Amino acid sequence: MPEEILQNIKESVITGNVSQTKEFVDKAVKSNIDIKKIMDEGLIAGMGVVGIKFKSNEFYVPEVLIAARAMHSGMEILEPLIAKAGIKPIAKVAIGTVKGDLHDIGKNLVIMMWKGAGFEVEDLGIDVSPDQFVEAVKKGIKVLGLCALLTTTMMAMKDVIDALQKEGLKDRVKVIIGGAPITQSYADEIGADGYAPNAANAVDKVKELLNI
Ligand code: B1M
Repeated sequence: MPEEILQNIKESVITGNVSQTKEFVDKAVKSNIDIKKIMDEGLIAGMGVVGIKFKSNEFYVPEVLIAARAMHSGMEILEPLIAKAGIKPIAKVAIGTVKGDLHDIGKNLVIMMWKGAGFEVEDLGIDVSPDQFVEAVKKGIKVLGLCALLTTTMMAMKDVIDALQKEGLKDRVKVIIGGAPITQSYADEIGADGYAPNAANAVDKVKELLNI
């Protein structure tokens, strides 16, 4: 019963149950369910529900982190099979916390939600210089995520956009910014393509900017 197994995977992600997620994903693979279906209708569908619950304040950060851990445990089983099957991610994106800023909890949450939505995400880490962001864009990513948690470091987001402009790369990539002190008006002011107030909205924003 493939539908039942996929539903079980989805539920186990929503409840953040690692052992059940592994068990059901394993069962799905052994039942020859298409890998993409296991991802789309099981793991990604589960994280989609988590995103909706997070947006409506039914879930908070801990529940999202626990669900993401379950999703990752399922992805670990699928990753070697995905490589073999040649399944492509929706798009490649990269994200980092800007220069001078060491906060990474929000960034990691965005990464989990993006991965949960089927994107391939390069984590550039914390204290990332404009040059490092520029290098990531040169590698061909479609979306660049910038995080800042300090009013003193949010200014560094503009440095990244300026550096992209200087290198002639600004039109090749969509820049999304976020973090506690960030607002839509700040995004408009520095010429970012988008702003998201939380990790779940960051998924919507990327899809909107890429017309997915
Ligand atoms: Co820091 N810190 N901290 N801190 N810290 C804040 C941010 C602060 C508000 C605390 C306060 O004073 N009330 C304050 C900033 C004040 C300001 O600038 N206005 C502050 C300060 C001052 C500092 C230090 C300067 C303290 C010191 O040393 N004197 C120092 C700076 C270090 C540095 O970065 N250079 C510092 C250090 C630290 C710790 C290392 C101790 C630790 C970080 C640990 C870590 O990240 N691994 C820490 C923490 C934990 C916090 C608080 C308590 C929590 C931040 C957090 O993780 N929140 C924070 C106070 C607070 O926010 N209540 C504080 C949870 C996280 C899920 O939320 O990151 O906002 P957030 O992410 C949200 C959204 O913003 C959004 O999605 C997430 C939710 O879905 N989002 C995006 C985030 N990134 C996004 C990107 C997107 C889209 C959405 O697209 C790309």
